[in-house]
Amino acid sequence: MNGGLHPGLVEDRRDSVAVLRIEREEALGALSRGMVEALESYLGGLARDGSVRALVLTGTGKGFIAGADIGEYDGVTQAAFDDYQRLSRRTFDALEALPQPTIAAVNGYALGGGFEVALACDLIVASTVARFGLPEIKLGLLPGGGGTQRLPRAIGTRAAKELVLTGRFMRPDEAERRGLLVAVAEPDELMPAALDLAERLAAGAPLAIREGKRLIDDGVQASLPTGLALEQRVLSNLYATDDAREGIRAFLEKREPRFGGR
Ligand code: CO8
Repeated sequence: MNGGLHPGLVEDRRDSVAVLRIEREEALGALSRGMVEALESYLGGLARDGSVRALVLTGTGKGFIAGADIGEYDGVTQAAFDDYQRLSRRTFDALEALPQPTIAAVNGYALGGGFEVALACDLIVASTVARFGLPEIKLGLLPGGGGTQRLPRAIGTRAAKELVLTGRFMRPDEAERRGLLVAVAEPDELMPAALDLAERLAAGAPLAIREGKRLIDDGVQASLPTGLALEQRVLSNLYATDDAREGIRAFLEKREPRFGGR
């Protein structure tokens, strides 16, 4: 698959790394309902595609994703609004649950649903000009794509409340200090940094990476004893895989491992 998936969504494959770019510069990457539907269906296909081992999500120009398209909220029925929220919940959950590791390369405004997309990714790298925020409160609303739930789990309840209740934008140095980012890069260094990270992840053991992200996501929702038991079970299952045999053998033979994802 290569090229335009839907107006505003463009995919580019670089070996085993997929780069999905939001291209709606005139609206700072705001997501129309059609774009969210296309994203949901794209993620469904990617989850079944063993040839893709990492996903980078990025935007264009000044916008990563400036949230949901606010124009589409105006005057819709309650049922249509609720249906839209369910769609965004499903889509962001699917992004979080993707077997492959995901990186948000935040080039500009990551607001509302855009910040929520980044929060549903495993890792975030940001440009020095990026801005993060959940400004829904300024519309008399609240985040509906996981912002009030994923943000406090990531940065703590009080810091999240301040951001959600004021709608203030956060600069990348603050986001980094709060532990949200793996790196901050100059604008023209953002994609090289994100691709370098993606390539390193793509070269890793796919089963261990898939299980590792799931283990951490499931473990933080569970009690410590439950999480620790889960960890032992997952590790035991991984030990039985060809990848683990290959990894151990490659180390002993002093060569690079070749992981087949089995
Ligand atoms: N929706 C629709 N259009 C938008 C959006 C948006 N979210 N954000 C920006 N645009 C448009 C502007 O209307 C403008 O269009 P035009 O040129 O036709 O007037 C164009 O993008 C450029 O924007 P500005 O002229 O405003 O650019 P500035 O540099 O002056 O300001 C800001 C940039 C500060 C980012 C400003 O555009 C802004 O505040 N945007 C709104 C951000 C926002 O409130 N986002 C949250 C939306 S609600 C949401 O995301 C709910 C999530 C629930 C989950 C749903 C998942 C799909």
